[in-house]
Amino acid sequence: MNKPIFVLNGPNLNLLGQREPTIYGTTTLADIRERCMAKAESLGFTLEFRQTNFEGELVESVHQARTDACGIIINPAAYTFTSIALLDALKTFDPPKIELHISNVHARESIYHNSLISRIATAIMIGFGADGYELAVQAMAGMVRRD
Ligand code: CA2
Repeated sequence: MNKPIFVLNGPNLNLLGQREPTIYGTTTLADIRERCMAKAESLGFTLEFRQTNFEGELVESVHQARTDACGIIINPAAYTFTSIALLDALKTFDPPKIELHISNVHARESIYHNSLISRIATAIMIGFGADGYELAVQAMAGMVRRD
């Protein structure tokens, strides 16, 4: 039995579906969580889904993943572009890690172009909207099986 896939979400993503629908869509994070759980189950995996507005809590989840997860899917939100602490934590996690963004960050303002996390991500899922989460779970299952 595989360890769970950790799906980690950073600041403000708790507001999904409530603000800025033209950029982030109308799906809520609770909906995304349900879809991820169902997709993981259909693939024979379990999944731990978390959101926090605090950088240190994201770092702590990555540390926990070192012993408790088979892979990490992470939407670090604004910490993508600022957090060397998160980058350093993710560097210590050897199994597959997918960086995910709902929007196509490269089509947006330049402050969203320079991801620190992409340097160490195994793969990147960008611009598929909320569907990107299920696609990432599917991709993660494949990577873990091949590992
Ligand atoms: O597209 C993504 O998934 C992002 O990671 C979202 C981040 C943004 O800083 C990244 O550049 C791209 C922002 C998340 C803010 O979430 C909101 C959700 C609803 C309403 C307002 C903000």
